[in-house]
Amino acid sequence: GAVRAVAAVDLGATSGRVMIGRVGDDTLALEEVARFPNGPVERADGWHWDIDALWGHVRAGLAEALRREPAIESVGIDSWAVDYGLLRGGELLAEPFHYRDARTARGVDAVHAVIPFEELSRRNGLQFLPFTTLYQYAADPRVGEAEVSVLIPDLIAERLTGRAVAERTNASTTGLLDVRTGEWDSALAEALGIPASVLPPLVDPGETIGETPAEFGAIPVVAVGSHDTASAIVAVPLSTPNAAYISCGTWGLVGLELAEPIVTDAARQANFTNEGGVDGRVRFLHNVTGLWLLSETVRAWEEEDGAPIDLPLLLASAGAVSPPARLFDANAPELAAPGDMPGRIAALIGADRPGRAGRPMFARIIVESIAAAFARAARTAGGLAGREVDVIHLVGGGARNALLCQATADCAGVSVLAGPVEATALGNVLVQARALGCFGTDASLEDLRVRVARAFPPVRYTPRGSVVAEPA
Ligand code: LRH
Repeated sequence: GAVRAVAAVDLGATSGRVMIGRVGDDTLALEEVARFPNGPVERADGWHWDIDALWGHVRAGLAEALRREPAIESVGIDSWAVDYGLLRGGELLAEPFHYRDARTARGVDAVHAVIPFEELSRRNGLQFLPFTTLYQYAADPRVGEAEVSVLIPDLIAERLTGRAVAERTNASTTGLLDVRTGEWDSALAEALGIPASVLPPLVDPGETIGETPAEFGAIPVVAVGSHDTASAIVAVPLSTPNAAYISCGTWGLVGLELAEPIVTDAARQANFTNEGGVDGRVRFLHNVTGLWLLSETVRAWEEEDGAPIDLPLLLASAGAVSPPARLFDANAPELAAPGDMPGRIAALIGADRPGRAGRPMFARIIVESIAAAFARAARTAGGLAGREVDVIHLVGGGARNALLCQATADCAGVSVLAGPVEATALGNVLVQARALGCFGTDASLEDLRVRVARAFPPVRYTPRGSVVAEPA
């Protein structure tokens, strides 16, 4: 059949992009049309997203995509999870908060005073993350003023189509979906003082949300796994029944794809989550702080120097130093907020802030600490699900980081298959292409993954059996 084209908008917490995806019998390809930085912006009342800037980049990117490829048939949008915009009369009531804003701590206390975490997790199946949307709502007095609350990708879709919906994979990260039924738990929302009326109708990946305005081609906006991690998992070329995955960008989402959720005391105590995947699959995973540690460190150094840092060069020199004696816990809560990352990490390992000469070693410690946390989480996932993890697929920007991939293989004692780097955009494209009928609408995720493996063969990192220090 002919090669068909769609547009994917993929907004990550540190960068966003607009891609043209081309799909045919023997074709699966991405063309990057726009790439722009993203990150927390500090305002008088805390950390936010610059939603106007993002919206501007999305509009410009879509216009450019359609200019380059007028045959684009649909658009799909994904982004990081949990964050939302409150709408009233079609207007945003406020600039969306960033999930790293400290106000969520108040929300946690308020929610747990009404419903203890243990009961919450039985209802929504989620791990504890202080920024899960329901905690954010509990700390946001404006929720009561809203007509509707939409998560970030749904907000972009609403701007494009005028229709407010809640795509189900991302809705699962709000903490307000019933893990058994996949429907809104309105009773839970109301018990927490969140009007159920602000929760929009749920849609599934593959459904059409609406149509873009004429200036953007008057084409369908198709729901994809709008949670970036859900789209990324679609494009993991899982190679064995016991394969684990790591979707590694700002975060490292480490886990397994399951048919049914695991809602047990053991899973709760290990802080594992059951997020909703495409086609009703379960994303059984744990959030590990990922490349955020490195990007915030590099940002601090760039500020120090008043000049940009060459990341590939830094990582190459980090690979050349001898292995570090001490690691730190990548998930330490004090590393979550934006700020002086080198200072905080130095404090954790009992060292001074590194001078310029110490930067390669410092970067090495960060990468190895992330790898150690990845390996531990993969092992725990297998243990909880009763599977012997025999290979780890690492997708996302982290797949470019050879040092990280090798260290993860070494720590885990199993091979790491790295790539694709743009798994999220690919998952977004594939779900749209399936909805268009490119593979027959009953194509399974396995069918889609065969195409990914063929077009983007992963790079294998074999464990070296070296001994790696555990965090203090
Ligand atoms: C990764 C991600 C992750 C969420 C976090 C808020 O981008 O979507 O899955 O936990 O951001």
